[in-house]
Amino acid sequence: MKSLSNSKLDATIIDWPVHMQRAIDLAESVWTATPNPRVGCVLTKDGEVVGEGWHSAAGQAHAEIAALHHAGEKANAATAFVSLEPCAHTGRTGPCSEALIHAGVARVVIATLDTNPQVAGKGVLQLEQAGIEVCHLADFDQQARAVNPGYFKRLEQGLPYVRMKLAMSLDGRTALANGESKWITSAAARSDVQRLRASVSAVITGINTVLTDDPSLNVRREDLVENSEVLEANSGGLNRQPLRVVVDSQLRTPGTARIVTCDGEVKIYTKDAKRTGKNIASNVEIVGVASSAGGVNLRSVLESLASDFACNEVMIEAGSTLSGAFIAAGLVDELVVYIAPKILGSDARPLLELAGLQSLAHSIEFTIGDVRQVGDDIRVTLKAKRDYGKE
Ligand code: AOF
Ligand code: ZN
Repeated sequence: MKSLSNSKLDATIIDWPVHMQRAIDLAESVWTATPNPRVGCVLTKDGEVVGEGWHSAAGQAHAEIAALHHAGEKANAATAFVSLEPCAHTGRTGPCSEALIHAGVARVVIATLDTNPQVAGKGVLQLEQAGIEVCHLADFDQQARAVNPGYFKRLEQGLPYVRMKLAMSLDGRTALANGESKWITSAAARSDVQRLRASVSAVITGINTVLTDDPSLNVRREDLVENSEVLEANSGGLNRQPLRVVVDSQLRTPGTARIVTCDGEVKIYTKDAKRTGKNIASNVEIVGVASSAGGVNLRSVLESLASDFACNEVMIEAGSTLSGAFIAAGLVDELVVYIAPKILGSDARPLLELAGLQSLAHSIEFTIGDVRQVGDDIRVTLKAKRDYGKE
């Protein structure tokens, strides 16, 4: 496989980055592929786009198959731009490498290799063995991996990508001293959270939040922005509910809790491994993991979500104690913080229970990825600094 950088492309293939960017954009528009990666594919012939496709949900056509279908006969002698190495195995669907070969494509350009051991290089090999030229556009590698942070992290580190949603006042408070918290942020911010929920494999919360707020933590279709492109990209799975996960060391989740009674699977993580099994309701499974400091070991929860339930990206929507504990344990990759332009004062409750920091040198640092206004609020997306969690 030839690896090319954008600055080295000759005049005949100068438009390749445009097509690869489109393939990546298509992949990015997908929320619901879990546990599969988000993948986009563009087919071109004589400089013109003849087909586009994306993988919208597990069990449905892979991106290449959708693009081949779209292109029909025009796929013959076309160039395929794929955001991920085509698969070479039969899983829920057949191998894309074979479909590309049968369709007679002349060339396949990929942005990154697939680390799934069933694929990992085999897709490229099969295509090459069939006489198809395969090129890697190296400058897109990082961007293509960033579209699937959880998919790659799960396969490479045995952990999901952990996003934490936080909502606070301008002065970093989440509720009045009496617990009143509905609502700090605006409706627009809350429907933005719906979008995040729709795109993750699991939403994690703690028993205290279940007992005090009784949230459903589900995706409510009517709350999602009815954007036709989003609906089309995710047609295979917008009715999907993320797995709801409760960290509940003493199994106090009531069978009447909304998280249990609304649609979708629930996993309750407890510190007693012997309690593993079905409980409370048919959609609820108890999972016992190691304990630490008297509670559930949070790293074990994440390891189990990755290995037992193939979770790629997870979102923590919890109270200040569990959120603080995840941060203190060095397990968080990304924060999405909604900041409401109001002041609740110093009697109000803090964002995180995270005591014991004695010096600024020990502060937990993030880098800002994105800042934007959502409704009346500000949304800041931050990435954990690389050395976080490695001490
Ligand atoms: C591709 N194109 O659009 C996707 C790929 O069980 P299956 O058939 O859905 O296969 C899932 C695996 O296929 C997944 O783990 C990953 O290795 C690959 N995903 N490959 O060529 C796609 N979604
Ligand atoms: Zn495939």
